[in-house]
Amino acid sequence: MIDKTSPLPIYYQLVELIKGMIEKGELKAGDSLPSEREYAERFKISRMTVRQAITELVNSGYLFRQKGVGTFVAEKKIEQQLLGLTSFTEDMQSRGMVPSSKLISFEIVSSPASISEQLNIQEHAPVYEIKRVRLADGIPMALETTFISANLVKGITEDTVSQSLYDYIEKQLSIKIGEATQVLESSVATQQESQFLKIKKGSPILLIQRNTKLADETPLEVVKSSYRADRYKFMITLKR
Ligand code: 16G
Repeated sequence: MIDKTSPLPIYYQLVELIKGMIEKGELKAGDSLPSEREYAERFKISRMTVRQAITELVNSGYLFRQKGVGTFVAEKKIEQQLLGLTSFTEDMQSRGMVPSSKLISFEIVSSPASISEQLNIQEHAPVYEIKRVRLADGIPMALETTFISANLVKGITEDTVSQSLYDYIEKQLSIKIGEATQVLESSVATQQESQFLKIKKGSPILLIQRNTKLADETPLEVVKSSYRADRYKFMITLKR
């Protein structure tokens, strides 16, 4: 299982071995990992080497440590392809997960300057400001703040945003959504984000801003989202 004559570093072999067990389902989300000492004895390697392997698996999100308790197998991350322009509802449904939303606030406000500029509307024109926690199978995945011109998309209600916004725009209003640009940045959870996402303050998060246009190029939405970095990863296919 660990080949000391192999040119591959021992810690790396242990990383691959544990990863393999997680991928094959021999170690499941929530399972506690044997201690460093047990691994060291089992494979006749040093505890330092075991620690190095475990730290790497913690850093790459396969495992997580709980102070004073132990090391556990993490939930598998949701991998989102950055290919088509999809809604949160569609993304979760295509994975066989149940999407839901927790509405934090829903208001029509006077558009701040930076939002007006991005939506190409007059400063102080009315915009919907919608703050939602997006959940998959009841687990909070992202905190999302959406700005949409109230003169462009009419009739949004609390009910609409508890369901799919894209569905309402396309199916009820027959407005065609075109394309979006998306910017991803890394950050750490603020107090508010940690509270809504049920993670510790300072945990890693992925900040995403999506600017979406309608098919006729009219700016539709500015959406600022904070995704849990322990549950989400994004995949891009690059063609040459
Ligand atoms: C996604 C989009 C968001 C869009 C929402 C609509 C990202 C980063 N954001 O969360 O821009 O408003 O889907 O979802 O992907 P809904 O139709 O389920 O309400």
